[in-house]
Amino acid sequence: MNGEETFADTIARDHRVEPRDWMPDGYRQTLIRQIAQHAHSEIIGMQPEGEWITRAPTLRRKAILLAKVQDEAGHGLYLYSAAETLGADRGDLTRRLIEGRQKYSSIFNYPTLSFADVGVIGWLVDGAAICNQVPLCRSSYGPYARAMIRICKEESFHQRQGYELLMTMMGGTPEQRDMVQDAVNRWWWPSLMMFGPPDGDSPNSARSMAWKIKRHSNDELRQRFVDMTVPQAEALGVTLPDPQLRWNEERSRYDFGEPEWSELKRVISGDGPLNRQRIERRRQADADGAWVREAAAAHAEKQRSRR
Ligand code: FAQ
Repeated sequence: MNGEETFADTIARDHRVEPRDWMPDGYRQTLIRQIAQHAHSEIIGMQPEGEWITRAPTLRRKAILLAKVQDEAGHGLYLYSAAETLGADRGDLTRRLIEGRQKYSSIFNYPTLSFADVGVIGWLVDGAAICNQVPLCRSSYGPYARAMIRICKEESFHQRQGYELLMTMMGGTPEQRDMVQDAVNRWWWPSLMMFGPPDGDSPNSARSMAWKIKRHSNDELRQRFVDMTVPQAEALGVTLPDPQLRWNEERSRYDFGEPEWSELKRVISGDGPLNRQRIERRRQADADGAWVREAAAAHAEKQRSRR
């Protein structure tokens, strides 16, 4: 079999494509695009919750939040490493992010207004991330699928810590319960948008699914998320801000309203509530870290010349 036939056979048999295998250029580019965006999301995603580390109400909450935000840095690093196995350069990917030539998840452009937002990010945003990412553990590209296994384990801890935080707040004062409800009202629709545009408006889905990079469509994953989350909201004692949300006996799934797709388009195109601030902080962090990268490169070079 030639490279092309071997690739088709690997996909058909549900085996993994590995870095040294022949692959179509479109497959490589699609993976670099998705993995880089995913990595950028993890790194930018440290900002909304990171803002609360110094203001966490107890030492325990602070330790949990620090660990979570550090995990996100780790996820970004695994993912950049996976992109490097495809020939991408990490510095180049970061430049593309800062120059607005590569995307990151829309969800991280919304502000975290109270400590309840930390809980809601864990519950809804990490919950949505898990729904989207568990199937990616079976993605056809080996290094991406393997990175996802570890990432999903950590995301489960993130989701649980968020839910536990909210449970605690819901058992507190009326003001604390109001804070939780307010955070849920603000994060619900943006969380549904994390799954991407509706299937009819998703240019990459068909090809990514044929290549088994993606295993399910955007709408299917969004539906799974709603079905999973509604009973959790009931157990928590909060309402979800969607008057059309109701159980559909025939489908054995929940019906729900349509997110505001023009808002998703606006946020993706750079005009969300905090896009400029998020990118500016990333640019500053990159500039501040330049001397470390230069020193590490000089050290590696010295070691190499000694050998
Ligand atoms: N935001 O044709 P499709 C996390 C873009 S979780 C921004 O449907 P595709 C954990 C899309 O890239 C978040 N852009 O695209 C965490 C494409 O643009 P392009 C990260 C979006 O790739 C939790 C265009 O729209 N997770 O970080 C969004 O088939 C808490 C057309 O869309 C992942 O990245 C959006 N919401 O499906 C961290 C998961 N939706 O590239 C910290 C892996 C769509 O053609 C705290 N990625 N776009 O210019 C995926 O599963 C897919 O890439 C989708 C999009 C589902 C996001």
